[in-house]
Amino acid sequence: MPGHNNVDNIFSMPNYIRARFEGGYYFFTVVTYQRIKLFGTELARRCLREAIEKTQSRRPFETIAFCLLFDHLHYIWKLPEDDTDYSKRWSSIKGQFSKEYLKLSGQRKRVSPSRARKGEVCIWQRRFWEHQIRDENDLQRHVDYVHYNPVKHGFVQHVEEWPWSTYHKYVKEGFYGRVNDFEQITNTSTEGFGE
Ligand code: NI
Repeated sequence: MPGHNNVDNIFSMPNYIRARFEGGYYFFTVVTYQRIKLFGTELARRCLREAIEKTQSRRPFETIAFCLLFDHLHYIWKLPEDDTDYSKRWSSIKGQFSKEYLKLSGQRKRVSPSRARKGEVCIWQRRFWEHQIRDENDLQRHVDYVHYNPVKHGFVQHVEEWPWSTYHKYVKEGFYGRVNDFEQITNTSTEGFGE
């Protein structure tokens, strides 16, 4: 599928499978401003990838699971014990993305009056859903939620058809072996996940 390798390559192999649960795991849901379907284009996906990489190089975090939808994303991070400031990381990712994307797409900035005062552009919703993962079961539940999300939102019928997710890495590592692995979460509501 187009874009598959590009997006897939940037994320490190999820070592959650081998790792003992030891805290510092966070789940995020981040949505675009007015639910604009930004990530339908390769350009937007590339800008996001670069914004994530730039941010990671300055303030490291480990990608545990990721799924990019057209108007939002779900992301599980493992943060270093001595620096769990995810807000700074998100504002860096959002800021880098907005700057680059507006420049390269040639789009004019959309700025609402309240945002203009703060020097913000209308690309992202200001708030995001954040949840600190409690234990290994909670982590498992969130990882599955992230990977199942394109089916949940009705974009594809089967999880493996969605290219922009770490699901494929998990399959390679033998984490998902059976088609019905997702049966248990088919009816999970979005309550508690933000989107
Ligand atoms: Ni979602």
